[in-house]
Amino acid sequence: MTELLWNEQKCLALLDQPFFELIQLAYTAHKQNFKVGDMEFCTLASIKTGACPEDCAYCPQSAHYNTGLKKEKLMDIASVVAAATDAKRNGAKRFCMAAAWRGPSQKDLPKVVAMIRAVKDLGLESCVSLGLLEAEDAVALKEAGLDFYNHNLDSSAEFYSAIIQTRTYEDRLNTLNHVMAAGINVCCGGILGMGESRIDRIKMLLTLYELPISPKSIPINQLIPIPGTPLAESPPLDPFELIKTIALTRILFPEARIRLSAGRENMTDETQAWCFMAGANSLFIGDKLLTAKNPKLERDDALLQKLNMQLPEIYNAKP
Ligand code: SAM
Ligand code: DTB
Ligand code: SF4
Repeated sequence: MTELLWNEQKCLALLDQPFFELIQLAYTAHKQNFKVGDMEFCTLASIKTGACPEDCAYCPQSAHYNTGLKKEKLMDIASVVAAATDAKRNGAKRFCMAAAWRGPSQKDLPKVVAMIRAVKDLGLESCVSLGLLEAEDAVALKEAGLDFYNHNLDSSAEFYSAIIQTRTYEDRLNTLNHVMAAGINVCCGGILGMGESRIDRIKMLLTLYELPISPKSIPINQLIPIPGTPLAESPPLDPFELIKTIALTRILFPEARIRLSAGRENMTDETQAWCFMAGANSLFIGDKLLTAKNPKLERDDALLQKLNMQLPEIYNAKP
């Protein structure tokens, strides 16, 4: 077996070197693969909200915790088309539909298939995040024209059981294998700031690195502490640890889109700018993530303008 380029020691050594050396390495890798200032814009929709049977300790949608969230049944197709049309008008190139399920039922799958077709008809890229997936369901989604399946590893295999008991890391990896086998692009990343160690973060990235097909899309979420969940009182992550983890992700995955995902509402503009320098080149735009707040378009617009970066098309079109 050929030896993989990256291992735990090498990743630790990267993170332990002077901050600016790490950033320079990441920025060089970034510039070799992407145009400077090129930012990807995606928009999220929660197509089924709350009452999830899983017990993910970070999640406002788990039925195991009382977070005061308003539950909503599966969205109808007209509402999906309206939300996707809005997203497109605001400059998003991909529409990501997530459901608070352990996995889709055979009753709901055809409805999601119809949503994917409708989103594709609008000329948008499609992504769904539906939880655990059987092999044949992945094939059905691929046939509908699905571009990406989002399924996060969220942390290392070792830390996983500290945050989720209702499923295993192996379950997650099986779904990723079904997605890859069906020929759908993988969107897979994790959450930082749940009390995991730096080694856990490295191990998560190395698990991603060892997948047979390198993920094209890697969301890095910062925990949004939600009252009522077991992680409500998690101490905030040091912003430099976030920036360094993004840099490491860029070095390990030079060609992937790295999305600075949940948690931007609690980040300063300066932290976000450092994340972009370290290699983040994708964002969720729109006031809402699934249930939590995301920066308003005006704030993102102002930040990207200050950085002379590529704005969503809507702003480019403004006189
Ligand atoms: N139920 C599906 C699943 O778990 O794969 C899809 C939806 S789930 C909400 C998608 C992702 O949202 C999770 O894997 C996690 O990374 C992220 N997430 C959920 N709650 C979060 C929070 N409070 N802060 C940051 N990220 C969160
Ligand atoms: C991902 O990695 N982040 C998104 C998307 N994939 C589905 C979800 C973020 C959820 C943040 C908490 C909320 O809005 O409920
Ligand atoms: Fe359910 Fe997904 Fe939330 Fe876990 S992260 S509780 S599976 S919606």
